[in-house]
Parts: sequence; C-alpha cells; structure tokens
Amino acid sequence: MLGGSLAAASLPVAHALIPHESLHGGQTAAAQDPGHAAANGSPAHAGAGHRGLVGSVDPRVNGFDPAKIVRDFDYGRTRREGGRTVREWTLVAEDKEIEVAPGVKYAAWTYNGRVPGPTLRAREGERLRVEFVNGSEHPHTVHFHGIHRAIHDGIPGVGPGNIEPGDSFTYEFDAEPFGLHLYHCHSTPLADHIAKGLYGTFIIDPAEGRPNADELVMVQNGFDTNFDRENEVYAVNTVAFAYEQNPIRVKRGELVRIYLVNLLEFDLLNSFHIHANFFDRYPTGTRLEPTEFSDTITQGQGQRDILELRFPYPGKYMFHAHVSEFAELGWMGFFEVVD
Ligand SMILES: [Cu+2]
Repeated sequence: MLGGSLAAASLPVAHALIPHESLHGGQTAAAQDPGHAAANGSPAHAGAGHRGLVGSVDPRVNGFDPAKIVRDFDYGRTRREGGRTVREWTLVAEDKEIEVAPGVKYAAWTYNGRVPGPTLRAREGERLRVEFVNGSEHPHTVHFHGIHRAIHDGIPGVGPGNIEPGDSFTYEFDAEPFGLHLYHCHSTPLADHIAKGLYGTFIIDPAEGRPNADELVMVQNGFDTNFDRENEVYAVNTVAFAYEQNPIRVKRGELVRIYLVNLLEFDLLNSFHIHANFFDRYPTGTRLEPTEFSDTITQGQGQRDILELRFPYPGKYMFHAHVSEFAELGWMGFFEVVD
C-alpha cells in the first residue's frame, strides 16, 4: 500500500522532470524564430512557456498512426518460384506534408505516404523483390542494408542509379543476414533525403524464428523544421510525445521485443532508456544470444538493436532518449503494463 502510493506519487514527479512546454505549447518557437532559437542553444526551448498539453496530432491528417505503426509489420506478397519463396513489395515515393507535433507541419518525402516507411519483414533465405515507383518531384533510390549485388544497392551512379520522377525500378536480392536492418533513400544530398522521411525498418527473421513475443517497432527520428541542419522535434515513429499521450499497452510478464532503429540525422547519437526495468540487447539482431543486460543503450546513425524485456509489475513506465534534450523535444513515452 505504501509502495503503491509512493509509486503513484512518483509518476507526476518523473513527468514534471521532463519539461515539454515548447512542443505542447503549439508551433515551436524555433520554427518561427530561428535566430532567437539559435541564441538559446536549444532551439525549441526558446520562447514558449509551459502552457500544458495543447492538442494532439490527428492520425487522420497524416494518414498514419504511431499507435498502429508500432505493431505494423508488412510481410508483402509471396509466391513460389523454383521451389523457393519470393516476397514482393511496392514502395512508392510521395511528397507529403505531415504533422510531427501538434501544429508543427513538415514537408516530408515518404515511402507509401508514411514516415517511417512500412516495416518490411521477411525470412532468412527468401528471394525479395521491391518495386520502387518514384511518385515524388525529386530523384530518389531505395538502399537496403543487407548482403546483395552492387546493381541492387540503390545508390546514384551504380546500376540504375537515381530513379527519376515517374520512373520505377525493381530491386532484387536474397534475405541475408537475419537481423534488424533498415532501408533508406541514398540520393544526394544524403542527409536531406534521409531526414525528409525516406526510410524504414527491414527485418529478416532467422530461419528458425524467434520466441513468441509482443513485438514493437521503434524508429528513432527527428525533424529539422527550420532548415538549420539541427532537429527541433524528436520522436519515435515520427510524432513527438505520441506514446506519452497514448501509452503502449503491454501485458505484465509477457515477453516484449523491441526492434529499435536509429534514423536520426544531424545528431551523431541517440539513445534509449527504460525506467524501472532492464532489457537484453541483441546488436543488429544478427545473433540469437544477447550481449548485454542494461537499461540504457546508445546508437549511432543507422545503428539498431533488438531489445527483449518483461515487465514484472503493472503500472506506467516511462521510456525516453537519455539524451535529455531529445526527450524534452518529443522523444519520450510510456508503457502501460496491465494484468
Ligand atoms: Cu531521396
């Protein structure tokens, strides 16, 4: 009873330690006044007082919902060819304005109308075909991480190179190695083509599979809303504070597997910290044995890890970037652990 009331009391305290006045105050000060923001060092801190939670991002406006993206795996279409499974997807590049925090619009470039793009999921050893259709106003590619031939590497100047607006190309390769990978546009300037939103998670399951779990995809990203090559908004799965407003519900005692990918541009490092718990870490997901048991990990750009954990107690548990500035600017959320 005492423990329960202490735990309950600690939540608002922990919450208050993470100020988020700037984004919740509506349009970021930085977006409207870059000079002022720069003078204050930490852009969106400038100007806005704590006005509390103002609105939320309507998923219908964006056409995608972080609450769904977190458990949305795209297995594509399969067929058998020569005794082998061939898995196919279509990715369409599309220019699209999205809302990354309440009132903060961003002129994104997307795969299939969403940021991050669909989480493509295959099994080790399959043949994969990805038809890329460029419906954007700009040349783009799709560069997959994995092992494949140069002409299917999706970079300018090799193989088909840049795919021009209106053109298409089908990338084809085998699903190897198993693990947690990513795909992104590789046109230049590279940082811009990635930061605009052309990226997604690419999972190759080991042939023997992994133990059953409640599986979650978390793509750490950010948005440079005033074109100063720094991010003003940070998130997992694009919408700042999405999982603070709408916590991720998980079951007590159940194995939770997080596919954590860092697709942040302009900042060298990102990090993930879970409160009141620890996880097993599988770097790049390419081995079946964890290498670390921790509550905080750091990832460079393009780095990713599979994290596995169970929550022993019910309640609300925070997770966030342990880069505190990122947490304050949107990269934080909660797990709601239920019986
Ligand atoms: Cu591009």
